[in-house]
Amino acid sequence: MEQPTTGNFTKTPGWLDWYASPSKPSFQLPAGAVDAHCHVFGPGAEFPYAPERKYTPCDASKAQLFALRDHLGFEKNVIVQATCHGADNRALLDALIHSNGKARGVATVKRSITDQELQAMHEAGVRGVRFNFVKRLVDFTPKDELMEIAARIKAWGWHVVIYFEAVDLPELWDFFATVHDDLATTVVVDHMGRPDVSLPVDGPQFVLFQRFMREHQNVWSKVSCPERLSVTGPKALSGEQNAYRDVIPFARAIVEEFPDRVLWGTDWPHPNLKDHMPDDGLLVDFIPHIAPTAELQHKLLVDNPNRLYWS
Ligand code: 0GY
Repeated sequence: MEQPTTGNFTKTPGWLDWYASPSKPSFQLPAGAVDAHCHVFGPGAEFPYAPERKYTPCDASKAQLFALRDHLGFEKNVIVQATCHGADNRALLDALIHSNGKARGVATVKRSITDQELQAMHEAGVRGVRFNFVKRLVDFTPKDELMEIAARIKAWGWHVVIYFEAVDLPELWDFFATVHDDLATTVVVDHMGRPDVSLPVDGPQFVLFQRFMREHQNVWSKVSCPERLSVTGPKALSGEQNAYRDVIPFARAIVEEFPDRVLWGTDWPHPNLKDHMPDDGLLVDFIPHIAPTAELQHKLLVDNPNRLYWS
């Protein structure tokens, strides 16, 4: 694969480049597998980063993403708008349009978006909008504007993707429940609502997230980002001990209880990682630890993403 570049922007200090030579996974992905959470960044020279961004990434182009898809053995991608591009979805739309139907998208939009623009996004392959509540990534998430957007996008059959940290779920619960219940909208949670995996899997924090999924039948979860959530980290210490082993019980509990409402993605090019950059091939090898049977793997990687994004 091509080496990462920084384009004509200056990367955030400490930012790690994505892994340029990922290994071939040992785990053979089922035919039709979808990488349901990944990003394109720029290239900044063509698609400038948003002035309000909290970080400047290293460029990660559509061609580089599609090369990774083929290398790992995925058939398709779901490309998610990241905060470094704000509500300027041009890089995302360009990637969707050039994907030969092999990518769908999740955009970030403002209240000022017109119906014509939404229609054009739909035709390009957008199927959802993302609302980001992670405080280090956005200054302000206006709930009234989000409700208005969530109501409008239903006309296109889109869903809502939310990104938040576990400590914030109690205060956000009512708002998310309103979007889900009152608007009857499917809600997809990024990275299991970012649990603190040093806490017990059956402790109050993660139990609250499980209750949220149990009580809201159209809430889905991405069981992604072990590299972001893990405290034990990437090193396989010995014998039975796996890389990111502390994340396994959390992700596996969600996959086993909600097998029809889970998605998996690489999160390439892994924004905001400063400790280590994962080898995407090894991330794919993590999948059988959280979805241990062929049936669970097929739902997670093929049936669920295709139902949500391609039907
Ligand atoms: C992710 C994670 C992160 C960043 C973003 O939109 C973003 O900037 O999503 C993060 O920093 O945790 O989902 O890719």
